[in-house]
Amino acid sequence: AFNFVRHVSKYPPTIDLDGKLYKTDEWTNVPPQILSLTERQLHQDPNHPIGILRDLIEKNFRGLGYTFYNNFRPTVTTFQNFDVLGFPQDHPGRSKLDTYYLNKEHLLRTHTSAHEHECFQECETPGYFITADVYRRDEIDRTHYPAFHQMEGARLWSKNTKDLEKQLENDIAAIPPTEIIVEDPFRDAPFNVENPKQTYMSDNEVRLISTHLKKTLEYLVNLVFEEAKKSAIKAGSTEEYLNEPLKVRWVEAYFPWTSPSWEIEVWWKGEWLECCGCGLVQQQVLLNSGLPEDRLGWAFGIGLDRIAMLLFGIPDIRLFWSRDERFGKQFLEGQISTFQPFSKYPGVRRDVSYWVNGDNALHTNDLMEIVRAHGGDLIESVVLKDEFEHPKTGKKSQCYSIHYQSMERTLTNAEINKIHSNVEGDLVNTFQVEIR
Ligand code: FA5
Ligand code: MG
Repeated sequence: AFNFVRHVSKYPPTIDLDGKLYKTDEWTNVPPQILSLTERQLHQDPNHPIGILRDLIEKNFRGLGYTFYNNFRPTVTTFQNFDVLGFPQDHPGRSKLDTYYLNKEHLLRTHTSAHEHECFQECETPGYFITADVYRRDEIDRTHYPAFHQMEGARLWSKNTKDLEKQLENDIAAIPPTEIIVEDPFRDAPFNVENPKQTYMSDNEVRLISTHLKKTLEYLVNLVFEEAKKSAIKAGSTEEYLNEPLKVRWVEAYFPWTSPSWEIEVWWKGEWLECCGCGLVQQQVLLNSGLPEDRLGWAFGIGLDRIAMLLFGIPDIRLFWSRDERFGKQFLEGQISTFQPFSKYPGVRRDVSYWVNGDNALHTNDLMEIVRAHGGDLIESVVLKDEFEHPKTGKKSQCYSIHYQSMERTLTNAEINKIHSNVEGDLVNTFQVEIR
């Protein structure tokens, strides 16, 4: 547990991270317990579910022309995370509400795309994969945690290649085939007015590179979800779709640094699961990386945590960060095993209700951060229960339900009371709310 009292406006004068000193300023909003997560590097642990999933994917892509990068530290500049990728100045992703800043110029990367620039610069193979921990201020529930993991992939070709189209066709043919059932309304017409092609590519280049991208991702998703199916069957699930080929669909998407862009979704437990964004890299990003004008290719970014939850039967994303041996010792390098719950300790629900101070906007993510600061991993979820405006005074009231629960022990009333009153106190101090 964490025992510090949080004062939103009071950060130390400097933050010491990875041997560098960052001067704090009015942008600083990263609390100590988030900084401490940057030490964990779960994707580098061969006996952790995230590390095992990374291995599984890398193993299947060895020999196909990729370099694997796994050592990038989580602090990047706004240039790396946003500017170089063409994020407009007013993009919501840049907001302090969504992103953890060390200071105005440095932040905890919000996605692995922050390293595309340097990898395009230095990579000597046609493609690369980057796996890393990423950070976002977000809600709190069983599939959201402020830190999670992404794997980025990219691949480039040169327009100067003799018979580039033939080369692309050969490269497509080299991707191992799958039995996957694909719904793709865009396969033959990969671009349109809303999802345009870049003018420096020919129609045929766009079609072939899109096909290479999609076949690559279908192969990746198939190898992972075939394991997830086996694991669900082993755990006793008898649902019909588990015995059928995997079903995926392509939907159009938008990212500032790719065009055209898509997302791949996987049919799982009766719903479409979003797992990966991708597209053809904007030429400007390649030029920003110092590459010559003849380069063209694709990039994707896939989230690992929710997939690992399915693969290993892990019911709550917080478990990945548990230091409890009963979690850690269940997983071994190279093995997809089903998590054996070590007992679910009872949880406690407490509500917090207050009148919002009209002059002091309180965003949901601010509330989440305050709850997290005092409750740490004892917070299972936070749910907005009620919100209304007083018809006469016009004052706004909010009520959130906080579910406290430990993965490791039974919580005492006394400790919950203490945390809960710290949360209330901090809301009053920082946002001048009136507790009801
Ligand atoms: C991105 O982060 C882009 N960088 C992906 C990309 C890369 C697009 C390269 C184009 C080219 P997005 O925010 O949608 O996109 O996140 C990508 C994936 O990360 C999602 O599909 C999801 O699987 C996962 N993800 C996103 N937010 C969370 C979260 N809070 N918790 C767990 N997984 C998440
Ligand atoms: Mg998304």
